[in-house]
Amino acid sequence: MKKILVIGAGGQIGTELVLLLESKFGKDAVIASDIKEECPKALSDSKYIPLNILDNDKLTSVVKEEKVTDIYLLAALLSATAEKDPKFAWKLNMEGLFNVLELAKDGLIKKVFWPSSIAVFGPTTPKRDTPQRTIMEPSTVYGISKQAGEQWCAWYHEKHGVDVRSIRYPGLISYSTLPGGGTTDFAVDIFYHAKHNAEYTSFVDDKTMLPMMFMDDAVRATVELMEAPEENIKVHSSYNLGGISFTPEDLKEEIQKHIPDFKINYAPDFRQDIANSWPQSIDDKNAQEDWNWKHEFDLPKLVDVMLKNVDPKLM
Ligand code: AKB
Repeated sequence: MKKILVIGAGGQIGTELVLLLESKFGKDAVIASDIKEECPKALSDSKYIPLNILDNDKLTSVVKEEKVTDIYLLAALLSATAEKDPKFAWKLNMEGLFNVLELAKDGLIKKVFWPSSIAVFGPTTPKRDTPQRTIMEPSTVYGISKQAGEQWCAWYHEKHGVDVRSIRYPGLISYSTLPGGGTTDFAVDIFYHAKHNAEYTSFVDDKTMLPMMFMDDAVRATVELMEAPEENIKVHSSYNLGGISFTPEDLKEEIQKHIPDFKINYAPDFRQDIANSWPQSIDDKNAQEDWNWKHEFDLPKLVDVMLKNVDPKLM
């Protein structure tokens, strides 16, 4: 019987992923876990176990007691936070992954999902339609940890037959849970400010183009990849995933169609350098060919759904 453990379930991806997995496989098949003792509000109807991914003994006992088959490991420090605490970022992002890959290697679980990011690319990577395989010289702590993690995933697959699957997420946009500590967070924050007082100060400049995706597409991609037949999976490091690409100016113009007096100011900070090192758009041909990936949300649809649903009280 399938039993899924989502680690880091209280975060931006985790909350929506747990709900999608429950609707697909039933509530009894999914356990949400995160470092906090109390269950996140959005998951109050879900089975919840507090768990620190660095506590390997507790992780192992939860996996054994609950007869877990699949783990989605989402606990990580994102790009902006990782630059401020490089050692802890490395520890959390790498040790957590090792703990889970070892469980799979020892046959305690069957399948692992681990998120990578466009941060694996760096300033020397081709910026437009960045291919699956290309120059990868990341310049951020987060990117270095994601790139190393990808190679570990490929190594555990190659040497130990571990079924680990991964996606290089672009910036993710959602309204249920606020993102925390990422460079692409401006593309979420902007909606809360647009609804609150029709004004936003962006920490990246007007011309910063980055690959982005609406959360519904991202969680659907995650489950589609995990449920694809094993023989279809040809990339064992991590799949490129494209969605849409836009600048803060593009976003402003689309928001102004709903809120005509919306204003944006620019005050770039250290996150500008991080954004400048990342691709502007992603070629996801491999994901399309191997497991039929196709995104659904374009910019107008994304802006419409976000403005209808964001609650400025969450800010
Ligand atoms: C971040 O900005 O750090 C993340 C990412 C692109 O992985 N959203």
